[in-house]
Amino acid sequence: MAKEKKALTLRIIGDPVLHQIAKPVEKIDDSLVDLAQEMLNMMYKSNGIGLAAPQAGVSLRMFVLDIEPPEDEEGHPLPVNSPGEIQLLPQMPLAFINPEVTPIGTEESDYDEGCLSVPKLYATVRRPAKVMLKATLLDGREICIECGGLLARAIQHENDHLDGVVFVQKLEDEPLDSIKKGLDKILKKNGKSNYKLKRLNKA
Ligand code: QAP
Ligand code: CO
Repeated sequence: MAKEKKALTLRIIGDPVLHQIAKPVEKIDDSLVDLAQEMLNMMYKSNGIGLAAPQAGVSLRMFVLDIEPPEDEEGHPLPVNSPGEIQLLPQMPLAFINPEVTPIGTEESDYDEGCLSVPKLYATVRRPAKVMLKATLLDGREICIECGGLLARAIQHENDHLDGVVFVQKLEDEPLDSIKKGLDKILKKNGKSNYKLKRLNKA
């Protein structure tokens, strides 16, 4: 008989799987292709643009993205600057396996981030503006490409999940204060009031 698969559920901050380092994917097989599809289904159901495997309760180094190429109000394409945006946005949705992400240069940018694992809370995170992304795609293709814009933002957010990091851990004092009550509410609702936020930008 075919192996029964457990239904995946969206994990919320405070769930241990979101706070541990995920394991490398060893091989791309049918079950990994299935997992990527289930992650996309989960992401679309919640109107997300990115989801990492630990958010679905699976401690593996893979994330999916579906970012639309940017358009103006009349639906005309807006220019994108980076090779990654030019090459990858038209191919979305995509799954990225065993990604390696390295900042390029010193330019940083601020962006109001959200996360399906931190429902309805948004706060400004400062991150490098450009990154080099090295990863394997589901069809086995290897990519190594410079990414900017929203793509660079999403890649860094999702890659952090693979290292057990949720964006609220990267906030400066003021943005953290602005969501603190909401965060306590989420933790309480999910029986995780004992979860202690480990801040990463603090000495
Ligand atoms: C990560 O985030 C990201 O709270 C993906 O109520 C963040 O898809 C990529 C969402 C910032 C780029 C920039 C969150 C939907 C979606 C919520 C998401 C919510 C409904 C978050
Ligand atoms: Co997230």
